[in-house]
Amino acid sequence: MWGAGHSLEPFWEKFPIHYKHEVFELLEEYRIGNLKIDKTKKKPVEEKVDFYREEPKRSSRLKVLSQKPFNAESPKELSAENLITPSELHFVRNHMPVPKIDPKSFKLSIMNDNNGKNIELSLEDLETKFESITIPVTIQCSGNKRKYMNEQNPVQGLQWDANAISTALWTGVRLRDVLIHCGFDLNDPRIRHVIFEGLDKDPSGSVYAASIPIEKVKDDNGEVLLAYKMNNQPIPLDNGYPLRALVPGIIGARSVKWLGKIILSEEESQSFWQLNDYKVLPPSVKNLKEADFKKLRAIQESPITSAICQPAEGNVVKRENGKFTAKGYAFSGGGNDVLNVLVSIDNGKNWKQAALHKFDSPLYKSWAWVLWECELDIPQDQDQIEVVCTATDSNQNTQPESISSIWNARGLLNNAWHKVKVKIE
Ligand code: MTE
Ligand code: MO
Repeated sequence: MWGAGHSLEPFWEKFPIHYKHEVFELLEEYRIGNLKIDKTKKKPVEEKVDFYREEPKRSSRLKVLSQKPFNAESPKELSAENLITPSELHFVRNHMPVPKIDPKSFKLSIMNDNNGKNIELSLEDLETKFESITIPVTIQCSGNKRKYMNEQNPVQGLQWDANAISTALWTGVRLRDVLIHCGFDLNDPRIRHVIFEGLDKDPSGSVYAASIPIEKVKDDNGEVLLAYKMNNQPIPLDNGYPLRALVPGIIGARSVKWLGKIILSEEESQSFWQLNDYKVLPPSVKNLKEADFKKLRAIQESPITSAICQPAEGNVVKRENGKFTAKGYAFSGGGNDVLNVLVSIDNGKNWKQAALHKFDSPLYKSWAWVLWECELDIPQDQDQIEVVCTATDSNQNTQPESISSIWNARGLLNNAWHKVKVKIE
């Protein structure tokens, strides 16, 4: 990277405030190529500090999209088989290095921005003073299946396939209980948003942050948790150890990991991720430079979606078997249940209903995906078929057939029919 014919690194050393995610995204647009390092010439200057030098160990089965920051999908075959994703195979979406947090000295601070009221709680306070619950919750990145949107028309962001989604048994205490117990007045009309700040920082010191409306926290069915266990173990380092916000039914971006601070505020979080990132632009905005993020609402609940995990793209099914089984998941945000998954091998002319496998959950509290399975006849006169799936949720919402009406320049919330091409031999 060069500034006016020179390297940009010295600028960053002087002005670390600009060494951040938003700036890289901005600069990405101006990239005209990568410099080739000529090994016969003098050695390139080594990177001074590796901000990522203390990252946790990770399973080699994760499908890695980027190392620094670490971003990886769950193995595809697995999502078709396990209602609960094993912890080490949960997908990971990090924006910055994983922070090191000492659980003994750790304190969560909670503040009311309107009157300055501020309290601190230790992990022990959280684990002993409140009723804890354990519930299955699916976390899905709003960029899940971005790759397919990009194929239609280039979009910006990590090229996720269909497995930036995982489900775990999460244990924690209800944020509402904690706030009430600590004397915060949730009916104060000036409290409109709950801001979560992580302890992960970029080199300039700014932290990951996001917010949700207070209504979600007050809702009897909301179940916003301060979570300290995942699959009955301490949360893995990558997924937010020792404490994370867990906001069921809402895009992953709001479930802030390594939670350090909660702010009750009249304003939503002023973070880049809240104001200028996780928002759905209209299809007419082809370029982020034209985007007027101020006019758009930050995404909260995610729409009904589904995916085929088995067979995978390019897999072979044997003609002589006559039949094959397709498997996958379906998920809807907002606590909606999945009612129905349909599968087709003639692009939706004929549909077969899939069998569903799901958690037993109360109405309005379906926070987890369902897995589906469907046996299909192999057409004897084709060398290839395309398997298509679509789902309906308990609000009777269904998925759009094509990407075109939901295409957006950040490639978010792609819930169009998922399609996988399979060879017949
Ligand atoms: N919280 C912090 N502190 N830092 C982050 O980078 N990424 C968010 C969210 N919470 C993020 C965060 C995003 S975009 C997603 S999709 C989820 O975490 C992913 O959660 P996971 O890594 O446990 O799967
Ligand atoms: Mo995300």
